[in-house]
Amino acid sequence: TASTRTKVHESAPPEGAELDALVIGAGFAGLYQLLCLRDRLGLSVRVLEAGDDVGGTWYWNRYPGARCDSESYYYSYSFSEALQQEWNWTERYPQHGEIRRYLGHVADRFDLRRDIRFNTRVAAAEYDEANNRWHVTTEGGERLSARFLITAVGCLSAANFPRIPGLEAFRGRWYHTGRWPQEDVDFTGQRVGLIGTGSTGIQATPVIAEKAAHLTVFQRTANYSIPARNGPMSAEELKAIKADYAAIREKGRTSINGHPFDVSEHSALDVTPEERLARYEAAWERGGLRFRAAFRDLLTDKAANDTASDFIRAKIRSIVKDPEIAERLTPKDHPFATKRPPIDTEYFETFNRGNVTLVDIKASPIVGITPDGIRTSDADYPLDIIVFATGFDAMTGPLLAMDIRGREGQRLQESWAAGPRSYLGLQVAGFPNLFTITGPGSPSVLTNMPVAIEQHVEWITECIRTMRDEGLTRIEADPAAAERWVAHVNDAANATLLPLANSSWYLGANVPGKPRVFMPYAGGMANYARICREVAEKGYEGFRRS
Ligand code: N01
Repeated sequence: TASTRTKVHESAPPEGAELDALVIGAGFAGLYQLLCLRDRLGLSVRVLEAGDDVGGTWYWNRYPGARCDSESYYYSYSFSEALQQEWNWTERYPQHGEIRRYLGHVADRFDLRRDIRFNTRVAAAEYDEANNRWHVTTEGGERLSARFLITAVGCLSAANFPRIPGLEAFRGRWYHTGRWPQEDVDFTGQRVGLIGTGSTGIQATPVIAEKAAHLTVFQRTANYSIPARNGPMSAEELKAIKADYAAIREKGRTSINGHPFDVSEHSALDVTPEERLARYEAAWERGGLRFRAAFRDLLTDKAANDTASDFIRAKIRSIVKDPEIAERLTPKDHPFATKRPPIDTEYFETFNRGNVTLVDIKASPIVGITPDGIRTSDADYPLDIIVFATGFDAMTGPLLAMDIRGREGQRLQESWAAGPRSYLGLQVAGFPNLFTITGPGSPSVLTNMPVAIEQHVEWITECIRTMRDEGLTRIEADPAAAERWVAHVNDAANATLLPLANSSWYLGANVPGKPRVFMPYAGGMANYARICREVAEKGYEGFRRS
């Protein structure tokens, strides 16, 4: 069948036969990849984007309370000094609309829009071995082709909709947070049910509770959360940051997870109980993901982690007035930060409000949705609006949503049936000239994403430049190198406490039937970037080039 398909392409060359590269997605990754290949290498490139504007994650995630939990000044591109000097962030953590404005500014400033085709979702991509080109088919039925295919589809962009019977007959409105409508949803006076207490549910809960007549939160797994301590960015802070950008970026790039701050050199077990408490209190007051850096071993030593987990549990019990509700909100089945830790603005405080109810659906599971609301095993909850904050089919979901076929018609869905297998998270054996930005097997979601994205985009750009200089046209991961990398990714995860959270999306555990494989590379961002650099320096060791 592969040869039949090849013949079809030969007899009818698809549109864009002249393209060097196709990029899928116009978020942080796709925009920068376009800029690098077009403006630095002079290639002809087209970006295909499902939405009607740039923004990626931030195009789709417009739910109430959506803001980034990396701080604005470093959740941004570092490649242009002019850009980072001219853009003014207004808050410590940027709101979704502010990030969209920023990416819109980047698209305009670097004249990127003319090479982006919006409202174009890719359905399939097939490697044509005879011509060494990728043929891409969109959902609208258009066909395009290019030598290189680069996915910039994000890690958290395929919405996870639980299959709860009865939704189609629900008389109210319902939304998934990752597919939020462009216009605001008015919760005023409404009875709202929210399912899910990950980062998203924890951000949305306090904001919805302010407006709704009543909010019912359906919690399956209680979660740790650290106060964000958001606030406006002052002119002085902004000035100091801009003056120090070179050092900030360098620190981000050389850190374990792309955040420009130091991790303590102390073990949580080396200090006295009083000092430990004082450090945790200071980190709690300061707020944000930096809490994890209070001690160096929170993610590697269970006893050390217990001290942080206990500290947060005590905080929850002190904030939530009703001891029974506090108990339900207290996480007990996984260590702190082994699931991606949320940060919040008054999340636990919200359960002290009179118009908020917490339902433990582990104790009494949701059995269905009725025309009037949600039914659990022991009660009916009448609702006007249901919000699914149920997360994503992470990392592999956006890639496997497309029918990607490599050599001899080999399907990515089959190659990854038992979990993702890649070399460096950048390429899949059997799929030449396909690059996966922040793909499974790379640090991606364990880092401040723009750092991981810039590193991948720049590596791919240099790889293609080198091939051009050497007169090569094909690059493909060596299967043995990919197998070694998969083993290394497993080892890196097992050297941490991360696999202990057996309901985490890092492991695919949130999607029924998904293979349980720890997907991101936990060996650290700086270490990973060094490995990628060395691979390139050794003539792209582990890749076959021709
Ligand atoms: O998704 P999640 P998210 N029935 O998977 C529950 C990033 N992010 O959208 O834990 C009932 O974390 C599920 O329960 P359980 C960040 O990396 C960043 O919140 O599986 N409940 C869980 O409580 C984050 O980690 C930012 O038992 C069901 C929740 O839904 C990632 O995105 C903001 C269910 C899903 O939590 C994903 O976060 C937001 C079912 N069938 C997100 N299925 C910032 O930058 C799932 N759940 C701030």
